[in-house]
Amino acid sequence: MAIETETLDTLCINTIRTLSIDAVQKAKSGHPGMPLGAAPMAYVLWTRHLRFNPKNPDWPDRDRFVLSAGHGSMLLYSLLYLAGYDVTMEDLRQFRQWRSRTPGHPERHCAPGVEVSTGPLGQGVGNSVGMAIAERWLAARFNRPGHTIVDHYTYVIASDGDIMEGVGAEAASLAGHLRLGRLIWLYDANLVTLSGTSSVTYTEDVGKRFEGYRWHVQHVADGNDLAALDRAIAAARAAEDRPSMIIVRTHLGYGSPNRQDTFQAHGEPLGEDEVRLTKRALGWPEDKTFYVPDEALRRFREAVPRGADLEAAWQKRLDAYRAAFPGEAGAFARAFAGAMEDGWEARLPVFAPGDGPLATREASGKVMNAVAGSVPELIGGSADLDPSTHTMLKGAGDFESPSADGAHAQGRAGGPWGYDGRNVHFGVREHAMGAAINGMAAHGGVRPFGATFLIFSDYMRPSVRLAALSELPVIYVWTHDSIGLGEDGPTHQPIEHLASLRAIPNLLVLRPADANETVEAWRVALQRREGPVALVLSRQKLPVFDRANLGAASATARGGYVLADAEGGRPDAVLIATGSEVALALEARARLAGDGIRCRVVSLPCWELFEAQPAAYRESVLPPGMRARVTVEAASTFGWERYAGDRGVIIGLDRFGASAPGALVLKELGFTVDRLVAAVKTARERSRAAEEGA
Ligand SMILES: Cc1ncc(C[n+]2csc(CCOP(=O)(O)OP(=O)(O)O)c2C)c(N)n1
Ligand SMILES: [Mg+2]
Repeated sequence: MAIETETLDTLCINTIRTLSIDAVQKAKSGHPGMPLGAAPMAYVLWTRHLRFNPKNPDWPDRDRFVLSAGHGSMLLYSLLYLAGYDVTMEDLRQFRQWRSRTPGHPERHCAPGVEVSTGPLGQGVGNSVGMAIAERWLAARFNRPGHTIVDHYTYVIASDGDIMEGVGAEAASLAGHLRLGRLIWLYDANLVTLSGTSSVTYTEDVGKRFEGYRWHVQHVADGNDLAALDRAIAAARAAEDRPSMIIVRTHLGYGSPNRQDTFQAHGEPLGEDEVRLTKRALGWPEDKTFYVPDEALRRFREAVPRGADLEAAWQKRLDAYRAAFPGEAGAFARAFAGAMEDGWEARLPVFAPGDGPLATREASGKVMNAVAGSVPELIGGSADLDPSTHTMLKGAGDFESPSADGAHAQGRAGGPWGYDGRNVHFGVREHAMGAAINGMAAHGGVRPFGATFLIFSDYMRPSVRLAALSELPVIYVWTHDSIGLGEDGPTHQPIEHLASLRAIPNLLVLRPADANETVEAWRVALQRREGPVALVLSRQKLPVFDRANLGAASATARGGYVLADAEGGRPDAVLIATGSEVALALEARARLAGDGIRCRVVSLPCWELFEAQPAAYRESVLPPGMRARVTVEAASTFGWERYAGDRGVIIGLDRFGASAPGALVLKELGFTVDRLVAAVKTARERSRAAEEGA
């Protein structure tokens, strides 16, 4: 039989290939072509370079591996099983089935060893840049002469689609600028995509493009040439001053006599007959499915003792480090555990009415700078908007290559210039920023944030969604949150953004009403581990509420609370508002009191947190019987029915904004006390009429 003439390497590679096509065939769904073509590079990487411990997938100093071409998930699952992770043959047989650990595309934590969720092309390569940033930063923060405890690489397998996507280009540009030498992309250049050959869409010189990004670029002409792959990866590792791109010419569906190099091999099972023909061509027993030759498994499972040794050697280094630097070792362990330093909350500021008026973006900047010292793992930055988003951590350094010249740079944060800087200047690259901070969070040891205008959350949306899906604790600081930003006009004024962000499961969207709610919003954000938090902040100044006579801002954590109750009896109406419109609601309440109408004002900074409260609490804030309701938010009305009810009035904006001074735009588009007062009267009449009719 042909097997006997194969080398062990080929046997192993064909084990990956046939496991992958068998699983796709069994599921009658999936992507066989990619694993067939990319198996050799994956094999060389996983058996000769990648440092990991299959028995401890959380080992902090492991190399990170990202399968950016997530549709090739069976490649990853095959590797995880073969290398000895807690992934079983049964898991492979359950590929793409209900509740299996081997879903269609890799989902972070679906199985040990899956670092990030991939599938939306370009996101994985973007994540990898964040992982490489986190590695360099942690190395700079924790390593000491003679004591290296952070020392690993980030490897990626990327497909044509990953390299075509814009987010990949932004991420590559950023990585090149930052000279992230421990980042290595293996590009599975089969020049076929989902619907055709690349000749119909994509004919640029990718190598030249990446050279332009200042990457180290290599070509491997034959994706089955193991020696060449090995040499290229070794050379990439040696190139410490630049990220590395290895362009590997492969063949989609390699070995399939009738499907190789066709786009049909991308995303359709080969079919029973073609699976047999492919096995025959690969010299594989045709009748066996999910067949793993013993000698192949033995070779792969060498990863288990190797991984144990690698981690043990690291553990020794960590022990020596702990003996020499107990404080740092404690901080390292704490950062990877995702725990906060004791007493960090004591640094949170409290604002007084006399501090105002203050835009919530300014308050946010003050909070960030106040806690930066006691939340040392908080790192991040904006997409070229620091002066506007107020997200610079002053004096905390600029995350830049230490060999880059910072002498004449403008826009520095002050403090160190190098990989120990905490301010990551993402440049005008929102897409890459979103993907990179996901990678930073997935890497562990850091608490990343990313900032831009709320309008440009659209440019981050795919990664926001993935952060929520993957339960990554990233923090978004999105400022200029409404038409109140004024003169920049409708291209910059968010309308539908709040509604659309609230529609993303597991994303907390907080729109604080004043400086103290902003403090509390940050407290929520820093404490949350289960997913992302968006802080939505005003450009314009807002009063700091006098809490002596109002509900405490600490109730922000409950999502909504009674800020001001009706005086002298049961409320005649409820005004529900978020962010900058809360102050307007308070004014309307005062005016209505003069007309003998008693109003409650509910501040509702976070729908998701409010909905998570016990019914008794929610009903205490918004009693079901209290049906004369007015909601107000300078944004799309979409979704507000749930709080307004069928007798309420919704004040919002279902048109685009306008370019003019912010206060005028707000007034012209109906955010006035007069309108609120009138709306309360309307809601009361409706409510009364309905009661009489009942
Ligand atoms: C952002 C995004 N757009 C579209 C798709 C749908 N899609 C999945 S794979 C693919 C392209 C496949 O070509 P390539 O990246 O070269 O992968 P290969 O077929 O070579 O494995 C497309 C368009 C996707 N997953 N993500
Ligand atoms: Mg391709």
